[in-house]
Amino acid sequence: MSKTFPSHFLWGGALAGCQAEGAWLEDGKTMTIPEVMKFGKVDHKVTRQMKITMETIAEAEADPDTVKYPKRRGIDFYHTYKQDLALLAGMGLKCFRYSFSWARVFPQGDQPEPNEKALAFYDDLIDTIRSYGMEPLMTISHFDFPIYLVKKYGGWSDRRLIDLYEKYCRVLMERYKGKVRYWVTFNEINMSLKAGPKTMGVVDQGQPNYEEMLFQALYHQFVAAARVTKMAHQIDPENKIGCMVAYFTTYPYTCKPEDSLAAQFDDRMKNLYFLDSLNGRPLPYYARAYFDQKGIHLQTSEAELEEIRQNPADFVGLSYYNSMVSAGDTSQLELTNGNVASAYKNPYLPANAWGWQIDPVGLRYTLNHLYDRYNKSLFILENSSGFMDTLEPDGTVHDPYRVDFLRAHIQAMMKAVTEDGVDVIGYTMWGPIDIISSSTSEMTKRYGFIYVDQDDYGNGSKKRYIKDSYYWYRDLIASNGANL
Ligand code: BGP
Repeated sequence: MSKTFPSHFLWGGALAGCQAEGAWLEDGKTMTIPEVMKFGKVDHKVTRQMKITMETIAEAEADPDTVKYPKRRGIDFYHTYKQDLALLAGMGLKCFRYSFSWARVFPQGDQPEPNEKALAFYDDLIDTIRSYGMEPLMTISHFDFPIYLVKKYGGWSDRRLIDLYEKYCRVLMERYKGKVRYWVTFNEINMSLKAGPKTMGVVDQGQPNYEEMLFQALYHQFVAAARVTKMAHQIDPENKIGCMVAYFTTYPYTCKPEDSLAAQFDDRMKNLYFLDSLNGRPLPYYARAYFDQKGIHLQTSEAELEEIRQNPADFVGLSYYNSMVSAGDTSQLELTNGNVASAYKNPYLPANAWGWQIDPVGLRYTLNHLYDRYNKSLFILENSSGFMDTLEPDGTVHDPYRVDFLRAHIQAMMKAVTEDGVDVIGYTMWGPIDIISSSTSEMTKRYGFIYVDQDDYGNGSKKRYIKDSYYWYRDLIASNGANL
């Protein structure tokens, strides 16, 4: 089947406010989980995402430092967004994915009225995005859970968060009606099992039933997503609400049947449970079996389950960075890193400097797998790989490795569309301008087409420099993918 690539394809770039904006307490905003995350190097090795506890939160609240808490300063996008968007628009982006901050809009999370200064910032940000002909795609919650809601409610483990989130969404969807048509409810909702504080504000304080708390909090998010999807369509029938997972594509390590069984289990409980729940199929049988085995009892109601069935997402969003392997017996397998989750190494694949294995074929496999299961539009909301770039004395940055990575993955995506017949509506490459890494809070791990002269400790001119890959992506978009 050879289909032409869709002419209206949404080529773009994606950022997260909590990794770019800085201005962590400006204009009324209150503290969020990412601003508790310290940057740390031990023996020149970056320490992975630290464990967030009520103690580390209390320590961070007492410490105004913005050097060792890099997400408090980001790349100062809160003040540089006009210049940065002008540079990004120079590539001819059709779509720009960004995120709202709950702690800006409702600093206490549950106060009666929203913070008008926050809405004024987003008014101008969204108007600026649109002024360059870019479609804004806005993530409502992107790893920046408000500390206030952690302390007062225990995050999403409290059912009252459903109403608070619905109120937050109603303010945004009514304010930006007609300006924002693409929404994502929760960034990488399946990260919640790995990073409960970051995504749901559910902090492990040694509770015996912590896993059950995470699944209960997730269930509240599924209910909230269904309600907000229904509300979005009522506010503006043009709204398209996407769900999103970080796709942990996994292969059986060998053709041993036990390895295939393990890969099936991992795919279901790391990926499909979340997407099934957000696409009209709550509590699928395989999840109920898992809960029975683990003694997990969720507080649900038939009315809520019916709301979930009746309000599936309009499109399936995914981030794709790397793939992994599963095996019945993993005792002999070598571990490597992957997006937040550690992964077992695939001997057939190279990796970047952080151990994230590079697998463009896996993207084509994943797109087919998802289209086959959900039979609705897919949107690649993040794809890229971190690299160590060098700013040359003449202000250039030569990054052929970035072009190689993106070219291979875009080729795979285009084959899924034109040869396999998968319906993909957009591709927003992750991090089109260098920002703070989510998992390690470092700057050294760069993604951008635009280099930001700032090191891990915030030192540098903060000037922006165009990398070679910027011109490649510009020409790719101008040719709608022909100039790969
Ligand atoms: C995803 C997040 C993004 C981004 C990406 C890259 O999990 O949605 O916010 O950070 O990971 O990961 P990192 O920044 O850790 O390299």
